[in-house]
Amino acid sequence: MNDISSQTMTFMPAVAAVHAETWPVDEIVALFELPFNDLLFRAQEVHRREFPDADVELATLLSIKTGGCEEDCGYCPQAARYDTGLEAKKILEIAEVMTAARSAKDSGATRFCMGAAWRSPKDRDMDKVEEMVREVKALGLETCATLGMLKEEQATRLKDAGLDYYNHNLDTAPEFYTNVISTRDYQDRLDTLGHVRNAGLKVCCGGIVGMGESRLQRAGLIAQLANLNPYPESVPVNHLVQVEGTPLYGTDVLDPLEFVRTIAVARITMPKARVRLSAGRRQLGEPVQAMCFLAGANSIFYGDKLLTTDNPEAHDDRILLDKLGLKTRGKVESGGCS
Ligand code: SAM
Ligand code: DTB
Ligand code: SF4
Repeated sequence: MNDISSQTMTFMPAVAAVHAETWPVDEIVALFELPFNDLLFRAQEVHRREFPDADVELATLLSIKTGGCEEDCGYCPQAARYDTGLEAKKILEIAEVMTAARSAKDSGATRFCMGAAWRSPKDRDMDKVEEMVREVKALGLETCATLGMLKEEQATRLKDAGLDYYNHNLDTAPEFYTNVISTRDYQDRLDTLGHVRNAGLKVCCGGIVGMGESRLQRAGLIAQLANLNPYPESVPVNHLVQVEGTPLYGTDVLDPLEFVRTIAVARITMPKARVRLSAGRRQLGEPVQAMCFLAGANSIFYGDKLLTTDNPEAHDDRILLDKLGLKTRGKVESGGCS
């Protein structure tokens, strides 16, 4: 690995830029090391200033192409090389996607994210995905896709089809990355993010914590994200879901308070981003999720399934949000998104 850790990537801001502030890793470590209550207080101040409504966005995921992936991501149940008992399937038909999208909309989601277990989409897949994007967008939902690495021309095609966001995660700090993935490198991910930005798409980019990385490496991931110029509009923070058969199964489980700290640091360093509680909410339970909302999380994946693993039941999420008195983000006006 080269010295990517010290680089700040600058992309042409093709959409309303979220302002750039450089965050040295040691300042991010200093945030992590604040007394817990001081950290949460600072995160709350930023959150209330930037999101006076303090609403929570509901985003629903659908796996449009499940399993059989050629990559070796050490956390992933969809990698063909790990025996996780998952059955690989063909890409879904448009009608199946639309049924799921309508149901997501009826349940109150405003964003619909389509995920595929690909290293990168083949050109023959693009027509079908574009059709999905067009039709989901026509329902009045914000659209997001995560299909692996993209070439610039593929990003432009997705933008032209009406895609709002592209999700592509950095996953972890550059220094820890090779412990987890060997079939694509960090720079490949940064390149895809550059293509996505240059095509005028909004960026959804985050990572996974609880993979055995150190606090310094968690700070390194946040530094990479916060120093993207502009930083992502959407930041999914996943807590590793340990799936039997994957290399990371059996990793020591991260202290839940450290997960809350990670959310708070993401909120402080990327004030205007939607910080999303992503994979792993079932394992976190209600009290830890409540602390995450206090720390500045303002988006969740909503629906009984993530891509292949279980998410909290939508019904239970509504009860939790109600108990906490949290309102959800309203209907998206056509063409508009924040
Ligand atoms: N195949 C595409 C790619 O990797 O770019 C898109 C789908 S991939 C499943 C999207 C993201 O899901 C990964 O980058 C990773 O951050 C997250 N993810 C996958 N498996 C996970 C797990 N077991 N626990 C937490 N997050 C996970
Ligand atoms: C993201 O950061 N997390 C989501 C979404 N982007 C695509 C995926 C989580 C996957 C968890 C494991 C699974 O369900 O397969
Ligand atoms: Fe494939 Fe994506 Fe899973 Fe990696 S995370 S194995 S690229 S589906």
